[in-house]
Amino acid sequence: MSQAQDDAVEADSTSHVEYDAVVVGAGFAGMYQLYRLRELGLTVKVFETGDGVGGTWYWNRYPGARVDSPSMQYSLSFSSEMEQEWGWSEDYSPQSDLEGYANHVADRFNLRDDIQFGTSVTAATYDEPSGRWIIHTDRGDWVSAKYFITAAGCLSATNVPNFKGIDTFEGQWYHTSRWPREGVDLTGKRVGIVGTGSTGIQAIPKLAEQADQLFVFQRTPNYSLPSNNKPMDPDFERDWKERYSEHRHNARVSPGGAEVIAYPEVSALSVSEEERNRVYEAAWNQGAFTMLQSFTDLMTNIDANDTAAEFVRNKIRATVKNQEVAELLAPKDYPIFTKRICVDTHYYETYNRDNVTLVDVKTNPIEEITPTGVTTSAGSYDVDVLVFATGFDAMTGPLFRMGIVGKGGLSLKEKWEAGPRTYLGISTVGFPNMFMITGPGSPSVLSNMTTSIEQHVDWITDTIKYLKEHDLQQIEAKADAEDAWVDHVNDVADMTLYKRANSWYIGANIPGKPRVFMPYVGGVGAYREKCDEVAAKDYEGFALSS
Ligand code: N01
Repeated sequence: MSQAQDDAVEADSTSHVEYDAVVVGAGFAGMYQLYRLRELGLTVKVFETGDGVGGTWYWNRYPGARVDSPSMQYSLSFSSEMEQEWGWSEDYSPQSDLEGYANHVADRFNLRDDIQFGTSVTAATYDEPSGRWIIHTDRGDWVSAKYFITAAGCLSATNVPNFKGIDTFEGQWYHTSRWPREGVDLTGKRVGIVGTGSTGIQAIPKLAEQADQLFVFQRTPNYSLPSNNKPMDPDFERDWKERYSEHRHNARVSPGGAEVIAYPEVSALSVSEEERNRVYEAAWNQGAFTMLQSFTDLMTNIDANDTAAEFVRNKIRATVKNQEVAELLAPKDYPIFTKRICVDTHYYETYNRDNVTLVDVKTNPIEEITPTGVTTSAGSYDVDVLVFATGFDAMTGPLFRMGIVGKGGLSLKEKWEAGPRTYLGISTVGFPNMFMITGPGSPSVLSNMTTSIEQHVDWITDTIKYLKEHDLQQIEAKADAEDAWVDHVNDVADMTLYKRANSWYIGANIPGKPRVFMPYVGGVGAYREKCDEVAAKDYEGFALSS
């Protein structure tokens, strides 16, 4: 622990440490933000709930957890030396590699000195007289900072549904994103898993290999594409590294923050069924997200979209031997790609195993958790271990948990009662000098996160530099700019099929959460241009004051 950390921990309610900036979270976003602000000569404190760095990749250590963006693209680009020296084991690397990479970043740039681990921010209040943020933590200490920067991730507030009787369960239960570091021995155990999103779909094949019996409680089936993951080919890696800067540029200007090999040029409806299926088959064999790039109108035209959805449904039918099970696994009531598409390794094949049972909890909902297992309206299932792959209170959840209060004593939660309102997804009116890395209203979860994180951190850092150079003390979004941005985020989403699904993008997974489409679908490249334009126009849409 550094001297500054000691001071902060020992501070009582009357004394505190003053920083230029406080950053919440030590995942890739928080670490890179720390690195950049140190370059500016700022004093920075990072608070991190976990005992180590990595954020998503620190917490999500459930069996089967791995990245589903290509490893070569899911990394930080700010150090070309690090880019060259780091190697990935697989095309889509496992959680352990990503956590290892996060630790490498922390060590290589001595970041730990300014990170206080095992500490959650419990309140962050803007103090109007001093123009500073007062930040309290669960360790009883408090600090103040000129800039308050959230880097707490979009998917870090876990969601465990309020199942009746959960406290009576006599076995062990785990949420996937709080999986014990030492693992869980499932040998000979009857295991139940609730949830078949990206997490469940990665975990289920692995749990099935270990458990004696696996019951999968599925409410909504998801479309999943094969990753076709394989060990990293050294020639491919070498070639990629030789042209890393070109690849990075292509990612930055792309719609999704990852390099696209070939952009689609024609509508799915403009070609014959035979040709369409040939294109889908090639994309399926290529693996992961490739299918999204098959045709121009998969996200905007429901008939075009349905050709891709039917192709995937037919793949499920061809893979799963029991056709009743196959039909339960085949999504039919929302367009493909409108919920986060899942990427798997042998997910559908897993249902051909004798020890795996799919339980349809849409038709027969879970009524309660009992001391011995799960009771649905159709029957009871005795299990020793329950796994909740039930997702997150996405995007706004992590921010609300910090207890952020802005000008006039208005909390962020109150301000966003009807849904998040931001300017550019970075800033929100009434919360001066606060920046949200990958906040609602930015491409964030619809993009390769490392690309979007770096873009936000660079923009925030340049903004703080600008304020310093112009002797300005405060930056705050203006109401008309925020209103216009919120309208634009909605308008662009309305041009797509996204709102046709009950997804976490729209808050549908959390009872009572307002249904507002949260991420920006306008594309990473176009969004970057907009942010750069705002900066070039001396921060158009922001009020700057000295
Ligand atoms: O969470 P989810 P996730 N009763 O919200 C079910 C990223 N990610 O952790 O759809 C019964 O998608 C729920 O059912 P339904 C990625 O962005 C990335 O899987 O609400 N079931 C659903 O099946 C992803 O999208 C990677 O009907 C209940 C599941 O739980 C995001 O994280 C890997 C229920 C939750 O699915 C979140 O994924 C993993 C209830 N009461 C995750 N409540 C990679 O990069 C919820 N469910 C590879």
